[in-house]
Amino acid sequence: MRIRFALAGLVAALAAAGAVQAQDFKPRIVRFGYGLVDNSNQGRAVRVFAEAVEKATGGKMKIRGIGNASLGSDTQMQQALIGGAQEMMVGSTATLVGIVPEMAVWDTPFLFANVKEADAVLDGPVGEKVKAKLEPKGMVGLVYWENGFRNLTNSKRPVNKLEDMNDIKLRVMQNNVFLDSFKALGANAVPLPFSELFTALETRAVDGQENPFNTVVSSKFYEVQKYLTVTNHVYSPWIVTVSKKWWDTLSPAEKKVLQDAAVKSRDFERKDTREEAAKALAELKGKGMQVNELPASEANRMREKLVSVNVGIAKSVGQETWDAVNAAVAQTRGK
Ligand code: TK8
Repeated sequence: MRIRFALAGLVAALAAAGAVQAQDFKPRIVRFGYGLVDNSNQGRAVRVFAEAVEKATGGKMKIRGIGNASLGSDTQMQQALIGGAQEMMVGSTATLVGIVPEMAVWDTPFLFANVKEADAVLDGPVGEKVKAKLEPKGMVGLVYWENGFRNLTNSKRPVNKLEDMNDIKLRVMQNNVFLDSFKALGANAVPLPFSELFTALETRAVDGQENPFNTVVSSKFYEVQKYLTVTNHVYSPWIVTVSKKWWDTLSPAEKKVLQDAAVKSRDFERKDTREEAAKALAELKGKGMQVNELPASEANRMREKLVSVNVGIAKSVGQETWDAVNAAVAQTRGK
């Protein structure tokens, strides 16, 4: 018994010593792709991650942040990660649903009432469990970042009541929950990758879209969208993922550096996103957007329609995941 403890201690000590030894870090160049522009909450947090990794590896591991979907849309990058052609990315959990159906649980309308609930559930056991489903599919999930609460913009008319959604051609993420949700509201929902969204709005191929305030600012949607309706209909996470093929070539020390940097970037990103979101509405009004809050009665009507998609979500993510996530939310509310 005593020998076993002594050995365990020795192994731990060696591992700790190993973590700081330069020979554990090979010279590597890591392509870290993302969809938004460089000057966005995504871009800023990728740079925080890059700095932390470079510092921890004495400059051996270099992170090349590549934004603007220059490496492809979310779904294209996911395939590149699975194939081992790209090392890292950050994107919506919503675009992963084709690979990991359980990810759709995060798209449940009105799942979280505030960011405190989102943090607790995503970083808690059930968030980890859903994240772990990526591994057998060829990706390793490191952390969830905040995309944020989504709001509606369009170029057709102010949305003051449910019926105003009728015949608005609305771009949604490539995911059935979003498609069903907005069809339920009466919109003409069109799935499209984010990378094609600005042009689609500009050319009026679609009338509207829904994203957090931050993205409406950073992607300059205010240039091509007149009306913004505060709906907060769903909280979207982003997730930082690594190619499993590449991950398996890393030393334990390298993996630890990436994990630690990911946590650091997450904490920075959430803070940065929340600060930016708090200022964004004023900025968007300043840019000429016409902003309205839905009257409570209309918000409730929309809410009822949206909640009707929950049955379908529970079915596609599996009852176990559905129940676990809802129990975790309830638990944060009980505290
Ligand atoms: C960026 C997307 C974006 C998402 C969307 O690549 O597609 O609307 O909200 O943040 O992941």
